[in-house]
Amino acid sequence: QISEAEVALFSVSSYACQRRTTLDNHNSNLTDALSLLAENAELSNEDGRGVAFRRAAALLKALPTQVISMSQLRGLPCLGEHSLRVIKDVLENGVSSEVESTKQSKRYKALKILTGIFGVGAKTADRWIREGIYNLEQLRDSGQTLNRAQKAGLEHYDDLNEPVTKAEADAIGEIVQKAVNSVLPGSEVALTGGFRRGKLTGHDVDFLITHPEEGKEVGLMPKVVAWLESQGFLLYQKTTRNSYLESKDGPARPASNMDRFERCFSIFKLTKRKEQETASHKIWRAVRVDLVVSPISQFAFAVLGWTGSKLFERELRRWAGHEKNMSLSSHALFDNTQNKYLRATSEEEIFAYLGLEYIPPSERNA
Ligand code: DGT
Ligand code: MG
Repeated sequence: QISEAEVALFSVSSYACQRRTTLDNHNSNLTDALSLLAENAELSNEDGRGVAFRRAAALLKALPTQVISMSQLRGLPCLGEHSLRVIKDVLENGVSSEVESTKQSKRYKALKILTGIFGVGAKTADRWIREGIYNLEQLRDSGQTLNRAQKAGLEHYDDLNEPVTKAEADAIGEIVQKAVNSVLPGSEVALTGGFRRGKLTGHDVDFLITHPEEGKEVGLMPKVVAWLESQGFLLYQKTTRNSYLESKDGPARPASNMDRFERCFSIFKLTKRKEQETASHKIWRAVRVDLVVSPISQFAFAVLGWTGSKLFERELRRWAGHEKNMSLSSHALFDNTQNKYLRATSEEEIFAYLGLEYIPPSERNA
């Protein structure tokens, strides 16, 4: 038995972007539970609840040791009533009854299966469930009209739900580098997303492409995609156009966190190395790859915005708005007090403008 006095108390900042969160999580029993409830809320269009659970999970990820008693959590930020109830349940019973019943619910299971299809979001999955579709077989039999993304998602379902390894991410990085060099020498490719934060696996691979000479990057994406296509590397691609500079009033202040870079959602056909070949003798696998092109003037903001984690990004924007009267996006930082854009060529400069200690990518795993 541990007495109150022996229990270590933690002191933790309230914004995730003020904290150093490595992949070394001492409270995965608690964060797994809260993350599942966050996911369930997001899949049910309850974004507010989702964020609350994500914030609570992120706080626990930042603690230096394992929590063993509720009394250690007294005075900590980000832990709402509901999250505390879940934590208490896990500490006392080993599991949370709410998590267990969610996991077993027919609706949650169906949402997981259906949104596991690339191109299917919570809204579509919910509509299908209301029409009695709970799994892939029922979907195939239903005669639902699928769009091109969803058809590709269904076709490569198993591959796309298999985590991507760092080795596979590096192999794809080499292909993207080669594509970019072939169509515009001097271009640069940066690995972003979870792999930049040091994760060993991911659900996709994220790349940011730029050129050191402003303007040279215009029209780059279609050329890169055409090259990849001609070499047989793409199973699917959809490119969306950048519209950030198209507004007549010049660079409008980013209204939402949805960015306007030229972006390609793709599915790569990655040839397996000999030792990775499976019994099925399939010599390739499908991998989700996101390509984004940024002009060099916005590159630092783009790298920061695409490195994640998603909660770290959300907290950075919340900090900027609430504490600094600034608007941060993946394109720019606007100071509402001075009524001007703040230029930056590195992530370090952006943290400095925001009055935050610099947090390296490996410590942004909130
Ligand atoms: P993963 O791929 O599941 O292992 O984990 P991440 O952290 O790589 O997550 P991912 O690939 O969904 O997104 C990477 C980061 O890029 C994420 O932290 C936030 C950012 N991001 C994703 N989609 C968008 C978007 O549409 N706009 C902006 N601005 N950022 C995005
Ligand atoms: Mg990713």
